[in-house]
Amino acid sequence: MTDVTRQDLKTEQPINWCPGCGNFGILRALQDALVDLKLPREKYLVVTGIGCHGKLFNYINTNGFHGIHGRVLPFATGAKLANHDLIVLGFAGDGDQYDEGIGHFPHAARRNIDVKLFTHSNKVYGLTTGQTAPTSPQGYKSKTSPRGSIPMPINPLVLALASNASFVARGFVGDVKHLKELSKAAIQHKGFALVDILQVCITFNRTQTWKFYRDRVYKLEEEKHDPTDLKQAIERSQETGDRIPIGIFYQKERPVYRASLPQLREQALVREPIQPKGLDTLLREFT
Ligand SMILES: Cc1ncc(C[n+]2csc(CCOP(=O)(O)OP(=O)(O)O)c2C)c(N)n1
Ligand SMILES: [Mg+2]
Repeated sequence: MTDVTRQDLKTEQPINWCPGCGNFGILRALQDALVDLKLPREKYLVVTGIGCHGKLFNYINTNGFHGIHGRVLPFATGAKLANHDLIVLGFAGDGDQYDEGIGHFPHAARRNIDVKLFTHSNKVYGLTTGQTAPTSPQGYKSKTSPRGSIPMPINPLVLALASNASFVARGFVGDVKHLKELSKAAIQHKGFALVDILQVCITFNRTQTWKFYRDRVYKLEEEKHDPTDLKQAIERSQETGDRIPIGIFYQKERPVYRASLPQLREQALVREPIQPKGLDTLLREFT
């Protein structure tokens, strides 16, 4: 146990998210969760994608990897398999994860790769100035869909549940305390964990505003939801409209992917001795 303070987790980078951006709530919840968990900050690896959310990499003083667009899960998976002593936390945009990176999502979930994925669902492509995202509701107007978005949106929670994810939750940036608790539960969960976060983009999304969510969000734990019941979880995750649930929809532990890999059972791959002799023999076979 180590006492990590919020100050330890800060960096000297000036934060250049728009004033009022929901990303501040995600950063704060993460800092508070890491302080509460009392683990050395070197234990964590934060992997981010490309977008406004990706700047979080600059603002949190842990190990970090600012990847490329849509590839949070491949980097996070590789890092976890190479060094399973790290707690690997992925932060992806909703465009990043559910458009460019969508192919990686069901596979990480079904394999039960032990990474925690936090998605910044602002329902818009923020950094590139407000195009329609795969999570934008039908009819959503933006410069790329001036007459309203035609397709149905992706529902990240349903997708995760259908992919056998072992932990599925939704948070809201307007309730940082609750988001902190969800973040801690995800980090402590053994296996793949999704925390999809309702994040407000005050500059480009004028529909899903702070008020929009405040008027609709309610907590599952206050309505006797049973997070071990998959059927209930699927039903709740399909609720939209006037009532939007947040909290843990589903949690059921099952063996993580690496537990079935004999070469990773003993110790982390990075701690295995490198045997250049064996490598020489192998290389000679190709000469
Ligand atoms: C392969 C690739 N395609 C497109 C881009 C351009 N691009 C940069 S950020 C971004 C959208 C980011 O939106 P989102 O992932 O929702 O993150 P947000 O900015 O909303 O946090 C796009 C399309 C890119 N950098 N790389
Ligand atoms: Mg976005």
